[in-house]
Amino acid sequence: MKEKTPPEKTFEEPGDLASRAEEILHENDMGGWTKASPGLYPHQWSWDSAFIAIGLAHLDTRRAAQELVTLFDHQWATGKVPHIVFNMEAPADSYFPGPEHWATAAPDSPDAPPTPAHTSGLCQPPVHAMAAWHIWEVAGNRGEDVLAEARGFLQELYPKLFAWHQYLATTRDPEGSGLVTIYHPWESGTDNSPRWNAALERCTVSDFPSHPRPDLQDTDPSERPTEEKYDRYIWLVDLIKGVGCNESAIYESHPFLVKDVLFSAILVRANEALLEIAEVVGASDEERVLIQEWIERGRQGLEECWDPELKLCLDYDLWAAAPLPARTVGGFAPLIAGAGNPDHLEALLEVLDSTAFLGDPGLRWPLPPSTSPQDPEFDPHRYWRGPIWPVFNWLLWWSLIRAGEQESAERLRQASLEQIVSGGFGEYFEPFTGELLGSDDQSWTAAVVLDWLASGPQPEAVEAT
Ligand code: 2M8
Repeated sequence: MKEKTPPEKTFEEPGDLASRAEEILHENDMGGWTKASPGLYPHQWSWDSAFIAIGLAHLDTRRAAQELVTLFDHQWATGKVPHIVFNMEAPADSYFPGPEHWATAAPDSPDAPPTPAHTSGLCQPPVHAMAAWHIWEVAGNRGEDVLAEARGFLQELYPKLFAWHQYLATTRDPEGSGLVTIYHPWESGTDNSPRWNAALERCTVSDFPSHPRPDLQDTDPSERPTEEKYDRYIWLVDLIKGVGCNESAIYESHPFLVKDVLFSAILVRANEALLEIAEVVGASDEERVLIQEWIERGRQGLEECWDPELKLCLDYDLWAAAPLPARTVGGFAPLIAGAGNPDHLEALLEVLDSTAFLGDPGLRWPLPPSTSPQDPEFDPHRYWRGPIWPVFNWLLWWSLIRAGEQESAERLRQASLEQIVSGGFGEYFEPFTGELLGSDDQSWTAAVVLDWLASGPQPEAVEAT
């Protein structure tokens, strides 16, 4: 296992941080798309690419647009945007489950993209329309030619985005609840979160054949999911493959069918962005009315997942017909979605500042642990079970601004940047020590730093820990 070293630079000069962020995106650039990290994640991940496009927009709006276009080239006939587009040049043993594991499922499915398919059969939260709209907004300050090019990009992407959101609103929500059903923790993006514990209990995996764990080569096993969790992840993948990724079959018998509130909240915001894009490209009234309905249904669905005791929003297990209690950042979903019940929004802001999250006196920086230290499943080292994720901080910061909470948003931005100045461009961080965990030079961390720096000053230099 590789030793972690503190960052070589302490980013003392304003501009240092931006240059390093730019360098990382450049180093991870594979020509038209960006790998999620240098070693641990050698492929194109769906929601990573959306965040990456948000950062790239500040460097080059054309390249940012290309990031999304490349991803959507692999969209399935159903409208699904795959969670991974595999890099066929990456060594076969660099990631598991890789293209060969999915190959027997995806290309056989009539819904798969044109060959070479090379994608997973899952999806991830739909940040893409937000990214596309952001590119358009940045292009607005770059002169007529750049704006005209960005208009062409929106025209090209809009129908694909619409198909993607329609898939989520229908195939992934046959109940019309406004909430998206996920088939696998990997679809949530917060993979190893205790949010999924109870639903994973149903996945009784015994005598499962052993499988490779290349993720443990360069990363301490205490920072990654346990073997027991990984068996369940692969078992669920194999069940999905077993039915050729057929969604009606999945919906009938798949043991993991969960309404994901964070995914659904992101979809509400993505639909707001899609509505803006629909205006720019002159989409039909029918489509605009539909998008508006999805927004309203999404907000309503989230309201119904409110837990008055935890004062958080909870995911919902369709098989158990019961909420999935956990104190995690997923619970802030109504704040992410915006414009919900004002009492719930006020309660969420209180919980955010309380000792359950930002107010914990032991925190190195006032940033939200992915799982609250007050949750029995909290683990400060393990992936999505406690560490702080810059990309989630970005989402929260963005939502706080839209909720009119400018001061809290600015505190979050400053603390997030200080953490990165001190610890480096980590995938995630230990909440009490600020130690960098997971991958170094993670692309989406570099991307959100660029967006934060475009929104205000770099913090004073702080000493590297
Ligand atoms: C992590 O997920 C992948 C599986 O998709 C993994 O652990 O192998 C998650 O943090 C996910 O949200 C992220 O998109 C991906 C790449 O950064 O890594």
